[in-house]
Amino acid sequence: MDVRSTLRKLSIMLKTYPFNPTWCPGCGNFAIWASLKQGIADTKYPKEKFALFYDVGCSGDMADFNQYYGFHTLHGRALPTAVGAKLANHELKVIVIIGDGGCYGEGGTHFLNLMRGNHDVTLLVHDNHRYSLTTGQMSPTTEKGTKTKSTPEGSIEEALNPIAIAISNHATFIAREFAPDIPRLTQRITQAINHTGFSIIDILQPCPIFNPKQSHEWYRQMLVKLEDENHKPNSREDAWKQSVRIDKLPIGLFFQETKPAYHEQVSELKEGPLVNKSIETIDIGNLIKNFR
Ligand SMILES: Cc1ncc(C[n+]2csc(CCOP(=O)(O)OP(=O)(O)O)c2C)c(N)n1
Ligand code: SF4
Repeated sequence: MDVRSTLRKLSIMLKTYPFNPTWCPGCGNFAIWASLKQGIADTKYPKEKFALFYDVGCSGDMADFNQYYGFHTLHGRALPTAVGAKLANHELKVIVIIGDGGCYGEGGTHFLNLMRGNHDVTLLVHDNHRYSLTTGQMSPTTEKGTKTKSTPEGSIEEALNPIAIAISNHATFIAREFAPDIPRLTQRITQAINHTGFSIIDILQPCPIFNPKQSHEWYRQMLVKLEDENHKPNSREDAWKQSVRIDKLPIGLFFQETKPAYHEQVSELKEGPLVNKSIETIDIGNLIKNFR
């Protein structure tokens, strides 16, 4: 048993579980955590209706501090695990907590395919533009030319634009928000959970330790609210124009449309969730014979 599991076991025995957050002072994860809890409460659904899937990262460490049903998955694999749970019990509200590295790097193909399927999962991407848990290597959203531990001469690749990708790849709810604006992020999280189908909020998350340049002050100078730009979230074309801006960083709801979610189109799920079905009469013997 490793140190972490021993500590967890001890804290359960001493009734001090869940742990208090271990994030650094000034980390944007505190604000996302607060917004998530309030955003879930504001949906008015009972707590047990939620299942949270955590990726590996500073973001995913939230698994230790939360009191919802949850699954701390492998790095980059929170997305398919969440989809599996949703298809097994489509009455659950499924949320993924993931970093930009896990979502757009290791989990990149899952990210693309969840959107295509309009899987009814809410992605909260803690986008700090670094692989922070492993001490600040460049991630897919790191600005070109940035010096990090893994790019001492400056990163060579262009930064990936997750909002533009989502707009062009059939996502049905696409938003970007700034972590420290808790009231605004809370409302957006409630709205995303209530959306039927795939929803993503790319959350700009300050990481003062490994990304001091993109500080609170830097963001405050760069951000504009989409609603102040007269943006209406019903046109992919308009959303695209906002997503590729370089003069400013727009936050808000870029695009939303109503479309059937994946689970709503699977005939086997029409009679109710798979988890409610009896498996007594199911015999997979013949299927297994084919693999012998
Ligand atoms: C497949 C795999 N690759 C790499 C790692 C090592 N690893 C663990 S956490 C992490 C960084 C996570 O960065 P990110 O997803 O951006 O989350 P953050 O820590 O910034 O919240 C890495 C590279 C791993 N555990 N598994
Ligand atoms: S390293 Fe960065 S992301 Fe991780 S806890 Fe510290 S401030 Fe937050």
